[in-house]
Amino acid sequence: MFACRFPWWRSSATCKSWQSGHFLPWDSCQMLSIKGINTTVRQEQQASMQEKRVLEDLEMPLARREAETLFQEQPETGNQYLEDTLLRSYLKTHLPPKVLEEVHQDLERFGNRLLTKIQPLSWECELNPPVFRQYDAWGQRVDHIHTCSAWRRMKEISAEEGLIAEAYERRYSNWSRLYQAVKLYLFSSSSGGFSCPLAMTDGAAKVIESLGIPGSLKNAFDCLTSRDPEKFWTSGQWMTERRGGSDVANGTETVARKQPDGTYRLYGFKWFTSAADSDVALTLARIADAEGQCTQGSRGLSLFFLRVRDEEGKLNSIQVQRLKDKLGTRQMATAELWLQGARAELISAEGRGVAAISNMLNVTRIHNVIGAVASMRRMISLSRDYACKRVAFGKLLKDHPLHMQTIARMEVQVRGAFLLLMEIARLLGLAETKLASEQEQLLLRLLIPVAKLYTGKQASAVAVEAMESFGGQGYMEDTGLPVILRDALVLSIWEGTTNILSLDVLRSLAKSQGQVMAAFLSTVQKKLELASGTEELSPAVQQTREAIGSLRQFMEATGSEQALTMELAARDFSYSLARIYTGRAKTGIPEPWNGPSLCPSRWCNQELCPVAVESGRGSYEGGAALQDSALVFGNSRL
Ligand code: UCC
Repeated sequence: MFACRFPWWRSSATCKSWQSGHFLPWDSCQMLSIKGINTTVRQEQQASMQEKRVLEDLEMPLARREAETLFQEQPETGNQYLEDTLLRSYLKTHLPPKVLEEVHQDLERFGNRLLTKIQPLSWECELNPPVFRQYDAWGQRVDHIHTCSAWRRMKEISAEEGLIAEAYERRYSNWSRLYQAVKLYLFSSSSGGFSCPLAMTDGAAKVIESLGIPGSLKNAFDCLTSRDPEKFWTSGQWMTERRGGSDVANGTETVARKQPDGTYRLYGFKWFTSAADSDVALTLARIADAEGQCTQGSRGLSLFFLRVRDEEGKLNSIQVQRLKDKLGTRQMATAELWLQGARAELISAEGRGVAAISNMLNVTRIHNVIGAVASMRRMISLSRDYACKRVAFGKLLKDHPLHMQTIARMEVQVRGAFLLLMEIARLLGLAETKLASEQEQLLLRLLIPVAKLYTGKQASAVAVEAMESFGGQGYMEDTGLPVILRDALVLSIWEGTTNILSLDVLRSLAKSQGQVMAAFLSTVQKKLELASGTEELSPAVQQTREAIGSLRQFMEATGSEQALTMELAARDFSYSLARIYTGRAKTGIPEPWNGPSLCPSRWCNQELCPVAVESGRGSYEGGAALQDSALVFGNSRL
């Protein structure tokens, strides 16, 4: 007789079958003793039925039989537009009523389409990553990147939904950008990675539009912004070469040779080309002079447009070396490409490549913010749903205060990031319709890198934290949760790492001679004045004001110091801007959700101005950099 340790076995007595070693119910053992003894017909029938049961029991032992019905209901999301109270509240507060009415209907419909049709495709993209075939069976070089049907369907859906078109048609004037950003935000976590080619497509369209849509690029612009799936093109952004992705000025080796017809042929090696199945690409190269010499550095770089394939689908003198083996974004083909005389069109002034492509960078960086906020929102939505289904220690997770505190802290992060995103989309919309004041344009220039660097980091942190809220299930591949984490981790790497973006914040300060900061401070001050009339918000308003004071002091103190100080402070400085601006946004939050003060005061519980704190500790003083190096390398042999 077997004495059982596990609670669910205690309820029915068990014994160990001598035949199989499986644990059987006690009545099965009695039946075994019946076998071979004289019995009535009825007893025989009973015995035979019991024997059948034993055989079944042998196939499915008790432990499994009893546990079979024990399963955990999986976390789910509903219509992500309808469930997002902050998003709806924001739109209600900001959009003109007529625009809101139309947009609301479309977003509700889109939310349903995402839930029922697009989300399953997204999972298919994850399960069927692109496959690269270099040669055909007969030894011919084909360089074929095979993508799954779900990925190709995503492209059609993107066109049908006007995910790029919306921003360029400007049906709703300055609100079109914001509306597009909202659709992309809803799409992002269900896009199976298709957000990436969309980001670059939007960036390419933006560059072409900013050039005044020259005749030679008219067709390309129409295709990039088309709603017709048959016509819609996506674009790549080939900036990264073997020598580096951050230091583009020194890392770009690709050479452009002018042809008699005025076009160019590009020769070089692009080391990291995302969405390599795209139709077109923007890329940088150095124009060779008659002697074959090129200007080095940033001033030697020019911007080119090229078709990846010709009308017959043949590659444009490009060879695919291999696909990248990435931690995440595996749904998307990222490739190493040899340009072996790819025909291209020069689209910037000679030597102005970086300045010209920065229009694209700024758009893709905004898409990065969209991806970060969307990924945080998805993780929290799933955590919240799971908290209403999962029982532990005798009650639902939602009834455990500590669990809810953890989710609430993440919620505060995502709300702040969302408001920052909306602010940038709103400002971009104003700039694109020539309605932005000079101050708003300056603010936009500053907030793009600030938001990109800050939300990229938030997304990784929130994804890791949210995973824990599912316990071990969060770590299981087939729940889909690890995909969200893996994909979030790239958000602080591509499109400029956190440090590169921090330096871009300094670049915007230097280029505008400090005007971006003046715009920042006056905008924050104005909002705080408005919020100071609300009693419940006064602690948050006060803390934000103090943080601004500290920031001002830091800037005054470092104003006359060397560039090294600012460089060392760049990351903390950028974080301070992100937190202060978000604090401002939270004090202007639309109602109703959770009362006016809860979210802002939780936000202000963190250090709003880390740059002042670190400065006080002498972290940026002369010698600090040397100390850091000593700290890092002190014990190692170099
Ligand atoms: O391609 C990639 C992956 C694609 C996937 C995209 C998907 C994302 C969305 C996902 C959604 C889920 S990754 C590769 C991305 N690469 C980068 O981001 C490059 C990172 N490095 C930088 O950003 C560097 O700071 C550089 C390349 C910009 C530095 O170049 P330079 O030449 O050394 O910089 P300079 O000399 O300071 O700037 C040259 C000119 C200046 O203008 P002028 O000459 O008029 O003074 C700058 O003001 O460019 C201007 N400029 C800018 N203008 C530079 N950056 C900007 C900017 N951000 N905005 C406006």
